[in-house]
Amino acid sequence: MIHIGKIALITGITGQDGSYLAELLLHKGYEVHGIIRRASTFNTSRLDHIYADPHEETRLFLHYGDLSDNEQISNIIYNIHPSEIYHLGAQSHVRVSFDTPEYTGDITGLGTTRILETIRKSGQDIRFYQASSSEMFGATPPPQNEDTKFWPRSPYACAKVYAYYMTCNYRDGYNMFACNGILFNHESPRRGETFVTRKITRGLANIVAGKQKYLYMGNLDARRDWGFSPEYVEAMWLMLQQDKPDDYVVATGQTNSVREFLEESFSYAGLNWEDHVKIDAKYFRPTEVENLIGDADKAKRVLGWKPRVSFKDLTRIMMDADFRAAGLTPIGEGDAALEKLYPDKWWK
Ligand code: NDP
Ligand code: GDR
Repeated sequence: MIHIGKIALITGITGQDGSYLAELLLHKGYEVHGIIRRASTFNTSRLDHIYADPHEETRLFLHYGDLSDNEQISNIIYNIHPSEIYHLGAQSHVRVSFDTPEYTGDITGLGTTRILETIRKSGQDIRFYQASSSEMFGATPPPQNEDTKFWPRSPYACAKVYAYYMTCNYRDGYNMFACNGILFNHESPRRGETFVTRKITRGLANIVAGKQKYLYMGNLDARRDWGFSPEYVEAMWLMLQQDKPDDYVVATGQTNSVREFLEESFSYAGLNWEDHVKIDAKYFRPTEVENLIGDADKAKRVLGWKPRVSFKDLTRIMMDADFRAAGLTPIGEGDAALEKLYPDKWWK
């Protein structure tokens, strides 16, 4: 087994991005440590395929901790001595943040400060990645790049703006290698089931399988710049391999509405979305982000990063996976697109 001697710590390793990033870093020969929360049910399903019994030879280690618990987070960092920390843990659901504004501020905002402070006090040379978000741009019209004004529209976005500036301040004030990746929406078959893309592809697969009749949705006019998660975690890694720390927008530069996502995926399954979608006011947000289009020119120039998966491919990749999960035979165009774009992909 190759081991390049680099040690990474990932917060949020059980999430969509954390699981792909763990897989990428293991592929690159890192020793990978992740922080997980204790739950009454297993919450490591996204990691099961890479997790081995710790008694056997492995480079993946999981530690219990919570971003609200400074003592435990500090202990883990002091004990592991990571060379890179990817801070992805957060209360990451925008709609939920309106119901839990204080908790979201604590975990998504202060959680970042807890880690930055631990790194500073440790005196160790640790590179830090902050999972910043296009939600910080909020109501500022597109296109959005690193110079665009922040105008957050949710408790989640406000917490991310706070964490963004804390990361910049620790970089400037303490000469830390700290980067903000300002990532636009990115999806995958591992996307959480209540985010809009996965809610649609999973719901649609259940409709085809006869397990569900309708899909209840909120604002169909919102527009997002949707990319593919495995490509976005590659950008995170690239940021921490540069000579100098900096902030980067990561996006496809294409925008589509929720309605277009519905049209694209239902027509792929041979159905008319209007026959199956109903609107439920509970999914609307008190303040909405209407339109996001990222300008990732800097990431392309400096990091050499470029996305390959298009909006159409993304819907098909997610549909094929959810068809499989629902016990159906996948239509196959998503699988074929992945095979063509990534013949030697590093993730399962
Ligand atoms: P997920 O919601 O899939 O994962 C969030 C992770 O954070 C999970 O591992 C979750 O653990 C963990 N977590 C939540 N609360 C706590 C806590 N109190 N203590 C410790 N861990 C906690 O998010 P994504 O993978 O999609 O996103 C990763 C990061 O990137 C997040 O910070 C998100 O805000 C940000 N981001 C995401 C974008 C996207 O489009 N996906 C775009 C821009 C930024 P558990 O599994 O136990 O719930
Ligand atoms: P977002 O993602 O808020 O952009 O945050 P989400 O998929 O939740 O919403 C996207 C847009 O779809 C509209 N929408 C619905 N959303 C959900 N979840 N459920 C619905 O039924 C529904 N109907 C319409 C929303 O109003 C919204 O406009 C995601 C998260 O991953 C954040 O952590 C991350 O920072 C940003 O992306 C970039």
